[in-house]
Amino acid sequence: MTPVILHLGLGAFFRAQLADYTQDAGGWRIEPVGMRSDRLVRAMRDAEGYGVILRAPDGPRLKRITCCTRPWHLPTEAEALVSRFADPEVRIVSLTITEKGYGAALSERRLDPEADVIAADLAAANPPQGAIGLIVAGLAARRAAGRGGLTLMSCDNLPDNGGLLAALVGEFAERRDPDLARWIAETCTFPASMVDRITPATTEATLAEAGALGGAPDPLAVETEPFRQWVIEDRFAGPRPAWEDAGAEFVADVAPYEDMKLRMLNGAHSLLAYLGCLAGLEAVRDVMAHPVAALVDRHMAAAARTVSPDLDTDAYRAALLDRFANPAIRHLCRQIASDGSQKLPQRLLAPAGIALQAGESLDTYALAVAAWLRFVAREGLDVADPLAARLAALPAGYPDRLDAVAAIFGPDHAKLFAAPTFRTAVFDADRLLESQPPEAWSGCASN
Ligand code: CS2
Repeated sequence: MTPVILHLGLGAFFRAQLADYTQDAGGWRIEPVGMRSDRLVRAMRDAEGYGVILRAPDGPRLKRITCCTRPWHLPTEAEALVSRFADPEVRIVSLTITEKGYGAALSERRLDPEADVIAADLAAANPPQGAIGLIVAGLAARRAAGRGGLTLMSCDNLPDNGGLLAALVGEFAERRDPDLARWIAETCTFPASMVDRITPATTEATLAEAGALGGAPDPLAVETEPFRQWVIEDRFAGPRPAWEDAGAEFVADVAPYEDMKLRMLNGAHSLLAYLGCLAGLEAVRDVMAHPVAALVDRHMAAAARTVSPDLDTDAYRAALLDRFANPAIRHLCRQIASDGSQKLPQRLLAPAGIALQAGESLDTYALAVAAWLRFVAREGLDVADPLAARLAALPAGYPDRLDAVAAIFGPDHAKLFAAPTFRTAVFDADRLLESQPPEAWSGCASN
């Protein structure tokens, strides 16, 4: 019996990261679940694997992934999927559903009963439509079948993603059935993990190239960088793949790695994505070839000062600058710019709060917030963000705009938004973006 990982989310990042590690570790199968569209689910049913284009600066290489076998489609197969949780073959349920897929009021680490992925599932027991509702229904089925607990592993870019998932699943289960909530707490584990691989959205060009390299059409192909990293909290309820054989690291505490990645990589990514969008630059590599790249480096240095001194942030920063500059990867600023309301807190606001406390300069953090706000204003209701309507309704002028944003991010970041140094820095950054050409922006920050 080959053990199975049920994986929620069929996106490009999953296909390039967890699936790739699992393929290399061997001995396991993945049954991925399409959470909304059935396009990729149908493609996976018809295909024997797919190709990952590894984009090194000196040319592409195609790697085939064949460990994803039976794909599922949540909207049409929810009941069968709930029963699948009860099968003894299934040992791990993992998730890459993006920040907004959790339907959480993130700063409070609680369910947001108004989020569309939560509201319908809280109202009706069946069939579940969102990840948290599905997990709770699935675990109820597993418990009813008399099986042991599962490992539930979040692979999304959220701080303490394991603890967050445990809190959300626990809260949902508690509302359904307190005995179930107790069983979950006693038998299931929720390891945290730091996941990393720069994976642009698949385009027609990706598919055409994968088809040419592999000799056959490949609707599931993804492109990614050669680098990959995965640091996992060693807390599994049952067996797991030997991911360490594929280079994953198992540690007792993932938090320092998560902080480093979210603040230095993702924080710099968000900064450069908004600056890039405002400056009319298309991709990360274009920003890195423009004078604003100096700000990206400066921001990484600032973010590094908020990270555990036990980690080698100098080497990490140098490697990140190379990865971002990779000329073979066309990673669109617009892709990274999406869902800012879900990304800014952990990437930019949390480290800015630490920098404020330490009396360090807030300039590049403020610049990122100002650039995000200008981007949001420009996009209006079309902004790709689950809070689009609230963002489009923000007052246009400062300081009202900042006060309204502070209300969105809640009590965790209230101190930052109230700090005169931060407020002045955001206002100054906004003026700079308004009045100066992009070539002059890097003259602003002093941290
Ligand atoms: C990016 C991430 O789209 C984004 O917001 O910052 O997807 C980033 O590419 C990955 O986290 C890299 O591991």
